[in-house]
Amino acid sequence: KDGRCPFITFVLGGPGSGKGTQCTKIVETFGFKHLSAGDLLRREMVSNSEYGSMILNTIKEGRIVPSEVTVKLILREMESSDNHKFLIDGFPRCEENRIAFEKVAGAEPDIVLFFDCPEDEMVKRVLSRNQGRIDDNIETIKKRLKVFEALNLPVVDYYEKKGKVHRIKAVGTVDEIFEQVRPVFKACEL
Ligand code: UP5
Ligand code: MG
Repeated sequence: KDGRCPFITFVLGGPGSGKGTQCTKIVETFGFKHLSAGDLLRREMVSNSEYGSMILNTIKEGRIVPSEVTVKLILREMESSDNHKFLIDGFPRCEENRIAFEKVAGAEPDIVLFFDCPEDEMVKRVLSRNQGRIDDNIETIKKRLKVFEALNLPVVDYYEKKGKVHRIKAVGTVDEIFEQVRPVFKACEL
């Protein structure tokens, strides 16, 4: 811990919109700590956790793991980090997640990055990823897209009204997209 006030960025966008890819570039360029909620849940799933089978079944169905589990994993990582700048990738996925985080962490995000990507492009990317994720099949992807639209977009709207959302057109090459991301962090260099 460096004792400084945390700077929290929520990184949102549909499945395959490029959240993880762009977070890697933000880490390299601006020195953030990257916390992917999906990665934390997948790690918990294979770690003999009491929640293992619940997480597996939830991810396979493209549904949302209960907030108490995800929030605990995220806060544990934040508290054990010596960084104060965080990218929280793929969370909050619904209003219930958002409210639980804000209550338990006692903080709101400083900014929200939203990767806005057409559905057909997201489907194409996820299907060609080939990393053995149990949710990267067309049946689960359709469910993930539905859950994203119904439950995650309201979170984006909520922060939009608070003036916190930076909307990125997430089409083009990884580098082209990063050129839209860069000024967001340049403007608030910490
Ligand atoms: N790629 C990236 N950028 C590209 C570009 N510009 N052009 C061409 N290709 C590009 O990218 C996806 C693929 O596209 C990669 O192969 C990449 O090389 C390529 P990636 O950066 O991985 O996109 P990302 O948005 O991170 O996609 P991901 O599939 O990880 O998003 P999801 O939001 O679906 O997945 P996540 O891991 O966050 O969550 C998975 C599941 O966990 C959820 O469905 C849910 O069941 C559960 N979950 C919770 O319950 N709660 C949480 O809080 C979080 C997750
Ligand atoms: Mg990801």
